[in-house]
Amino acid sequence: MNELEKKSSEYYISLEDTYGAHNYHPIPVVLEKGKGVYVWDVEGKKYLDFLSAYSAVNQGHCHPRIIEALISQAQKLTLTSRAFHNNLLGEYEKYITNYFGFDKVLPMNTGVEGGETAIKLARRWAYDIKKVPSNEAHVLFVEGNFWGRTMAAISSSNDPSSYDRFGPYMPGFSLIPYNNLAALENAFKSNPYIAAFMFEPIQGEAGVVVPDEGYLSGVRALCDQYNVLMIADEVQTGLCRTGKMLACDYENVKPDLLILGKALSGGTMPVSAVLGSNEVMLTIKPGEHGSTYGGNPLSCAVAIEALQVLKDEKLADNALTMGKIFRDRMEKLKQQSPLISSVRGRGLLNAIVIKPFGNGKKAYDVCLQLKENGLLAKQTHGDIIRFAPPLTINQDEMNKACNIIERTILNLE
Ligand code: IF1
Repeated sequence: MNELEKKSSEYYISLEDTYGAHNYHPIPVVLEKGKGVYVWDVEGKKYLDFLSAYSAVNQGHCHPRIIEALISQAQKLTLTSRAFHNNLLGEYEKYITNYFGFDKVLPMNTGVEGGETAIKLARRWAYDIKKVPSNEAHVLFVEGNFWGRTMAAISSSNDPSSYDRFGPYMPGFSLIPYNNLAALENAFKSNPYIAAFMFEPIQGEAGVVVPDEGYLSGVRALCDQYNVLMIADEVQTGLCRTGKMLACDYENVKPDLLILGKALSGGTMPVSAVLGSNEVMLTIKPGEHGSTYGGNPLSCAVAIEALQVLKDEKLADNALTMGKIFRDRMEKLKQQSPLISSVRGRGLLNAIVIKPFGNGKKAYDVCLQLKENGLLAKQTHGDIIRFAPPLTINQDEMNKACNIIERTILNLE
């Protein structure tokens, strides 16, 4: 597009307003380019990306190795459907199952499809292996969960903005408090037909809620004791985001089903996966589940490279180190500013909680000011700002970001 045709941010925002559904309220910035931890808007202004598309760009925007894998495979074969084999799927399945230590993988596309697939596997396992009576299988979730926007996902939600006026809802689901092992054991004791307990090892959308030390291993032990599948939704916390390859690694806990998504493709396309044992994975027979694009050769080539980059560039270690620097800087800022009520997170999945200030202004207004100062972040639940940069961020970029956040918070009227 030559300079003459180049349009303003306002032009692009007006197009979306006129022709697009209003199912989002974005920060008013129109991005055109991304590289590493930086993105640029259509006016050429540069920003530090501290959202990473909600942890889908852990490897940094347009990582050269991942883009190269995308381009190379895109010129050979992009999609065969599962009606036929292709030369990438088996290689990818072997690679990712060895990478995470599971027998088998079921490839899907979006994170919520991964969640749906895991629940279908759990219900099928309950009927075929645990011998739960037909249509009695129950799946337990936690308050504050978020795993997507499908009817099943919102049926398990206790957030009205997710489920209100979309009923009727999926039966066989119930909720218990997060980070509460007594509530989990009581639920297991009260219902012998529980197929699975599905939860995030750190709650993302709820506002980066980190459970107590021992919660993950406690869940594992109770699931073993009551013969319930432990399903870890690591769509947001996985792939080095929290300073370990998986958030479950903090307590060396291995779930029965692991759900991955987002950064599994390095932010290039929807790729998700459910990993599990032969016992669970083989309960679904040919023709009983799938998807047009699930396991397509393009996604296999991209996912292998995206996973290899995580290891080669030691992004879990970098997330651990840079995350500690970030939280230390934010804790110091908390001492200087009455507006910050808490700082929390692990690795590079962090959040600060902002108190209402200056005539009812809230976290959204802070994000607007951060944007003006060159850093992009997004609020959640009104008073929480999540900070989640690409895991490739270096010390200099982290210092720049913290300087912007400090300057912004301290200058808020
Ligand atoms: C939006 C939130 C985050 C997820 C976990 C599964 C999924 C997600 C733990 C489903 C997706 C996305 C959805 C996206 C914004 C973002 C989000 F704010 F919506 F809640 F990250 F916290 N499990 N989260 O976080 O994956 O189907 O989207 O690929 O809906 O705007 P998906």
